[in-house]
Amino acid sequence: MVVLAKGELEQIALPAAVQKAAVPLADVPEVDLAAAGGGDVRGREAVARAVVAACEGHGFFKVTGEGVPTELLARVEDAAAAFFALPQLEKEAATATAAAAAPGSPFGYGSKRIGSNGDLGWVEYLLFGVTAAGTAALSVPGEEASSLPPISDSLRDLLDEYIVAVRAMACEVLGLMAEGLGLEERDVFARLVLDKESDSMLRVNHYPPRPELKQSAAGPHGRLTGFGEHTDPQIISVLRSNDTSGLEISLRDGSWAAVPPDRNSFFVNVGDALQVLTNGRFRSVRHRVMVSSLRPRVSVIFFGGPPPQERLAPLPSLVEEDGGRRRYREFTWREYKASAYRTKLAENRLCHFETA
Ligand code: GA4
Repeated sequence: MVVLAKGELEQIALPAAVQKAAVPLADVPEVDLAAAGGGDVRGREAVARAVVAACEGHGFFKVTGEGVPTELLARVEDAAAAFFALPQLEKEAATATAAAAAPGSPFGYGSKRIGSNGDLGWVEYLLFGVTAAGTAALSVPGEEASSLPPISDSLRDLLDEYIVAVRAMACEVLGLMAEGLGLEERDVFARLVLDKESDSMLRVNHYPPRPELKQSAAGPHGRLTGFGEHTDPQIISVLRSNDTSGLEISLRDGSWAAVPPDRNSFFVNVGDALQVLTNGRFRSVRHRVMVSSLRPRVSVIFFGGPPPQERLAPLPSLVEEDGGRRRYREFTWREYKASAYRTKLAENRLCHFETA
């Protein structure tokens, strides 16, 4: 069981204590995928333009009309809630495979400790690699497949079903991004996530209700950091949550905006790798989760990543449109990920790859 050392709870609470409560984000851009899929060319072009505008703006938007069965989502949510309600030792034992236990492996069940560089949050989670077939695994592609985390069969089967649906949706959105940017190669982004070696992941986060805290520990608003501010290293992240608030995004002026929860929509984040591929035209959105609610928050996030050996660099046509200025040097995803995993959550990871 993870026991917090003296003072660690205060660390989780502290950042919130110095921050004002975020104002609700009034203009979450919304993209209706149903309007892109009906064979109406003009309608599709309009949706593609809206996707590009959202990626250039907040780097964040809401997706509706995507056709993922609502019933599947409700079942995933219930099964995840049931898993996190298990006794601590059972949760730990459930994902204790050799691959997940290997030094440095981020996979498996975790509680309060995020990554391996000292970040703490009021959260517990399950983190899986995604296999080519779209199943949840506790090792990365290319390494010994330990596809069978002995977590509850029903949760595992549901997550497998969910991954296939959410990955297809992520690729549809990536296709719209390429179309909206006027790129000739329409699958330039989606193929990276569909590749059989793709380094995609699935994360299920459970933010327990905030504990009773002394005002001094939780700050004037009683808010704890659930998941500290960060950008996602991958290409795209697709998040679904129950209707508990907590997600906040950083706006261009550096202020934080609270995203009103919507259990009937997906939320899409641009990741660092997509910022690079678009030569900085799309913005990898800085976000965090704050916990102030007495209700638990459950979220499921698919991270679409490229294959480890994939070389990433700004696309030539976008460099040209930018007056020939190439903002990032070329690197492999393996290189970027290794660098990212050495950082603390809040660090800027892209700056090491910027050109002078
Ligand atoms: C953020 C996005 C994904 O949740 C994640 C996270 C990873 C982890 O939890 O192990 C990282 C974080 C994330 C970015 C920087 C490093 C790695 C924690 C951390 C401090 C699974 C990912 O790929 O990058």
